[in-house]
Amino acid sequence: FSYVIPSTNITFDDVEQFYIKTLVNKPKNKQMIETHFAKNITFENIPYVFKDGLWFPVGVTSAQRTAILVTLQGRYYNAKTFLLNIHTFLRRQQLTYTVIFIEQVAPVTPRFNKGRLYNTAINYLEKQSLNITCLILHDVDLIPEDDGNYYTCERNHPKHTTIRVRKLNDTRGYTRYYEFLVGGVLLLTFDMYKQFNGFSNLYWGWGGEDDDLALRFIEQKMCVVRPTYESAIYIALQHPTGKRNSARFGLLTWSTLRLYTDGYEQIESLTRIVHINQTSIVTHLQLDVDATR
Ligand code: NGS
Repeated sequence: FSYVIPSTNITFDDVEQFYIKTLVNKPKNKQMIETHFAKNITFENIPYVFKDGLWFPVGVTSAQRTAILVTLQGRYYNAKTFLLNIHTFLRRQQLTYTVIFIEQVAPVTPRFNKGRLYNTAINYLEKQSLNITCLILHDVDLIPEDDGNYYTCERNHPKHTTIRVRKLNDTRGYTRYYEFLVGGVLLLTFDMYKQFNGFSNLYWGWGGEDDDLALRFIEQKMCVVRPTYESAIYIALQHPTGKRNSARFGLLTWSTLRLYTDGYEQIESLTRIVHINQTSIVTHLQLDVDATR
């Protein structure tokens, strides 16, 4: 039973081509592109095949089928570096996986609705026949640094893995976030996602939607687990800051009251997928999230 490394394997050039062809909003500020960082990547000699929309390690059966879901708004700068790093990271862990970019193309506004983007993409995934068992909601500007930070879902609890983050080329080291934070990188199953009715659909602009999720967890008596302090470390790529949502604190005050009426179950009437570009590098979903409702 021998394998030849398949020609479907990803190369640096494939990612470069995907980035150039697919991501229309090119970075305006060249300094924002971490090419120096991305160029250090080599696709290691780990045999992988792309089949039926997923990457499979050759000769190994992964315990889970993983979808990495990444919202793109205002973060095109980081997409290439993210792709290069995440494919190698997931392969070193021998996961069976797919990567999904979620982009709001309508309405074109500086404010994006991250909750609606995640709810829509997860609803889309649930209807596919990929048999995904682990969802990873992953910010595009975060690069995991430690291979011991396992990207596997826990059976009963959401797992939050961004405990310590450092900026690239910043000598001051890691920042430790607040205990309540569940944003950045979050791993969970479809069942858990449905238990707290996904994200609120009401947060427009930066901030708060993840804290809203944390309140939903508390309401549902779900506790969050985390990896060890040593392994849960990330590099944060540079990006411009998004427009803050001034309504976020108000929305947070009545978050749990909306749990059953504002979330995943309500998403189908709100958004529409307008375009799907499926490549082996990433599936790119473009969405109309309808700001009128
Ligand atoms: C909090 C935001 C969160 C955000 C977190 C980390 O203040 O949405 O900062 O942000 N909450 C509110 O604004 C209510 S970060 O440093 O990663 O940009 O995730």
